[in-house]
Amino acid sequence: MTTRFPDGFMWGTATAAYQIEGAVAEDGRGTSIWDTFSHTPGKTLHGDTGDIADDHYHRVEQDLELMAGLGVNGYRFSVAWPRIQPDGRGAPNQRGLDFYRRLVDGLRERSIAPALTMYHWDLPQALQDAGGWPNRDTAQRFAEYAALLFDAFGESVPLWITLNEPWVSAWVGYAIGGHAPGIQDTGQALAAAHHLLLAHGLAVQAFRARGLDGPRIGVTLNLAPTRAASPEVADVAAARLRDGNQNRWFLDAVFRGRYPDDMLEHYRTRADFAFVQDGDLAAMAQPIDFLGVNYYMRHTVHAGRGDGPLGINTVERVPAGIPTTTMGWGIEPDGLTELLVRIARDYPAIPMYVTENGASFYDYVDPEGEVDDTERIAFLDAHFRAAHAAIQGGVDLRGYFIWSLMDNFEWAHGYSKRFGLIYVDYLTQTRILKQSASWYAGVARANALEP
Ligand code: IFM
Repeated sequence: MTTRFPDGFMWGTATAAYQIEGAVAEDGRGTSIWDTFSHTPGKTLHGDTGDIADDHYHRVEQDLELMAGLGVNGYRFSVAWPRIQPDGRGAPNQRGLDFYRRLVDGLRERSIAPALTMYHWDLPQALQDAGGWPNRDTAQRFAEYAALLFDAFGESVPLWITLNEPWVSAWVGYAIGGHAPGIQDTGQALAAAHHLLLAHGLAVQAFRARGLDGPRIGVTLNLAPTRAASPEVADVAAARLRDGNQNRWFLDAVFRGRYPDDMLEHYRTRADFAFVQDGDLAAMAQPIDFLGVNYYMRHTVHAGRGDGPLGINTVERVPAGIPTTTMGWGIEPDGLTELLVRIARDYPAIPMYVTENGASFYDYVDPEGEVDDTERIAFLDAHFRAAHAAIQGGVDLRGYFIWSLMDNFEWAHGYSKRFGLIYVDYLTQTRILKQSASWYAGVARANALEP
């Protein structure tokens, strides 16, 4: 039987500014923490940077045409904060706004709904110099930046996303140090997470204050269903801790206006919570219109030894027999059903979008000039079916954005991981549609999967 999705389901692709745009010194763009980090020796594979990336800034028309050819009806992109406010504060840079105006109008002309993420990790360096996310003022700066975007693009963007994956911004940026700004400090990471959530809440308030009619606002979290590797008490406790760290910390704040008690107890011995002020948690829990879910893998958790960052001394291993992507992430489509159903069960009813899902594989151009990525087709097909099962189970899922439209700068992995539906030859900037792109076009057009 054909697997049909609800009418009006949004089929899209996703990207982020620093991963595709390049043109880092053009039209008044300021420096971001990722410019600084990627130019610091040893921080990214091969010293790769986003200086050129996919040169999307100069090729936006071509990329819009490619999207139109895919027949998608949604596109999730992010705005580079330093293009709008080079130093993270003050009047907007008109040339930066103009670029995103061209993009938004170009999407709408092609009947592709823009889904705009306001923060996908490229904090203006000037704000990091003033303390970055651990500094409370950054939340206020973000609210002002968000207001500039609402005023510039308000009604022309139907889906607004405040933050992408605050877990990554806070923990990987400030506790583990593998992402910009590369800090390893538990206290700073907790403060960063708190101020990111506060920034989200303040931006939602600014959005509501404008009384926009039609556009909706939400946040994107990277969530992972989490299991103990065994029934051993230590593994079960480790899994609960990891779930609290990545899932409940953010979901409880956004939907319940509180942090989970067990996690507060755990973190309190590692940081003082002086950064939490009266009213913060209520501000974070502003009602939102949808939740964006980024799903890549399930966590199968073993208790670890010693004390990792934030005291999360857990070890995640892909269970034997589960295939992996070139990121080493286990391919477990049923984890997506489990995750969506769990959110719907444990939190207030809310429309959801899968704002990212996809996989990196060893793609290459064959002698015929084609990229035959059958693994990606199988991956996506299985995950779409898992999403469909969640819908059948009562989850209000409205759309699905593939990570990614095209191969791009995969952060500390540089250009070594290819997630795209479109292959990018970084020497010539040639784009080649992979087999998965044609297959996805068929799915989007039919709003259904063949048996
Ligand atoms: O490339 C990233 C993206 O920026 C955020 N979500 C996960 C993707 C794959 O790692």
